[in-house]
Amino acid sequence: MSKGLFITLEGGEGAGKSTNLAFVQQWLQRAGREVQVTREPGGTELGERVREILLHRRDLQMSPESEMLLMFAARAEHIVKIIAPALAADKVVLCDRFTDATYAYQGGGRGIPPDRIAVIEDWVQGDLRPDLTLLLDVPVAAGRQRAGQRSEPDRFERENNEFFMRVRATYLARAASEPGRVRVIDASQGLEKVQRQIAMVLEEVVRDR
Ligand code: Z5A
Repeated sequence: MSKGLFITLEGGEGAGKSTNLAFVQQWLQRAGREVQVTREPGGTELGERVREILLHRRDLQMSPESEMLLMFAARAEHIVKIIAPALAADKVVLCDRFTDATYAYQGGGRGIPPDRIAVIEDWVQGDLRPDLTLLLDVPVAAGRQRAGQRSEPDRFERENNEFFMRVRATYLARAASEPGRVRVIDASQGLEKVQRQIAMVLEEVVRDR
């Protein structure tokens, strides 16, 4: 399926994914690549509706299992409609969050065992996995302080520090177990230094692919 390149951006709250997405997109375009930017949950009409439920329907009670399956329902649609066609057309798919976030939030955060997530991952994705994941890592307190400027916290932003510490630990454990794919960027530094680290990884991994 994947003639193209699949790059994901991950990180905890306020790590700077949105801020750095445009930088990565511009770098890729300057390198002559056609880029499909997208996000999860979301990316399709169905996915954006599911995102609305997952993030903003704070009145709805939801079990961790339902939350995880909704993430994968949105993902299944996203793969069929957006990701797979773009990769088949030799584009770079640049996705703001993907399945590492499910392991981090529904696994680490909510306590769903990773082997249970892996079963659904295999079923929904087949052998589709990101070629490169940029994990923007920032200590929880610093990230939350950055993100805290926003007015109305979503369903996840209302969780406590312990939840976000488990999320961060899960992300870092995944990076340690897949160091070739998941590249940790020290996102606690100033933006210029963060983007220098990102550019170095892109130069190493993407330039000749
Ligand atoms: N979720 C899940 O649970 N399971 C899944 O499978 C998936 C997702 C796919 C939505 O994600 C939620 O979905 C997410 C996990 C869950 N919930 N949480 N938390 P999202 O990515 O749409 O939302 P987000 O994580 O809340 O993104 P964010 O808080 O917007 O983070 P960000 O994009 O990484 O941060 P930012 O907006 O780029 O930056 C935040 C502020 O910091 C901003 O003012 C910047 O100017 C500033 N900033 C950024 N970088 C720097 C540096 N280097 N120095 C100083 N200031 C900086």
